This record gives sequence, structure tokens and C-alpha cells, in this order.
Amino acid sequence: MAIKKVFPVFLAVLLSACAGGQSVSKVTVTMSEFAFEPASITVAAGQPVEITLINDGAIEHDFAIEVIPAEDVSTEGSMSGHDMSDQHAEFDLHTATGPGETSVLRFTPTQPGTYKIICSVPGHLDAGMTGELIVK
Ligand SMILES: [Cu+2]
Repeated sequence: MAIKKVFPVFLAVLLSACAGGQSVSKVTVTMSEFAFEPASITVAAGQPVEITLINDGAIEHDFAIEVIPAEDVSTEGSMSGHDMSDQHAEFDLHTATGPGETSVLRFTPTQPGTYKIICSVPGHLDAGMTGELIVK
């Protein structure tokens, strides 16, 4: 009897969590030398995403996606004076985080696909600092 009463409530909570729309998908990514953890992130098209980037390393790292259709892009706590001298292109998504610091990247992806995440600090991509954002 107890199960019959509780189950519909549990189901309703699950459904509201998955309903998309205005709910924000929150992800925490830890950066270090030279990796993103987790290296693969899966989010839903049309749903706002908030990625909290924790730099657990001893040097600066960033999180960049060169091309991704996205709306409502904003960052918080991104480093100023970040070295982007290696760059030949602008990034659609980019936030730089100093050692021991945290920054936040918010956006809403609009098209399903697999998008490459890199750390654009010179030398880091070559050292294997890469990941993927999967938009379903
Ligand atoms: Cu890096």
C-alpha cells in the first residue's frame, strides 16, 4: 500500500526534472594538467546548461568550443589577461580559469551534435587536454 502511494509522487518529480524547458542542466568539470574530468558531457538541445569549471591544477586552463550553435551565452569569473596569442579563430564558447579558481559558463545549445572541447592555452591541446560535449 505504501508503495502505491509513494510511487506517483516519485514519478512526478522525475518527470518534472526531465521536462526541459526552463530547468537548468548543471555540470561540474574539473581541470588539471592536462585533462578535463569528466571529458565527456551530455546535455539536451534547447535546455539551458550551467558548467562550473574548477581549476584543480597549478597553471591556467580554459574551456573552449570553437563552433557550436548556442544561445544565451554568458560567463562568470573568467580570467582577464588570458593568453590567447595562439588563437586564429574566435570561440563560440570560452572561459578561462586561473589555478585554484572557479568560473561558470552558461549557454543553451540549440542543435544536436558532438562538439570538441579544448583547452586553448598554448601547448595544452597537444598535451591531450580535450573533451567532447554531446548535445542530444
Ligand atoms: Cu589547459
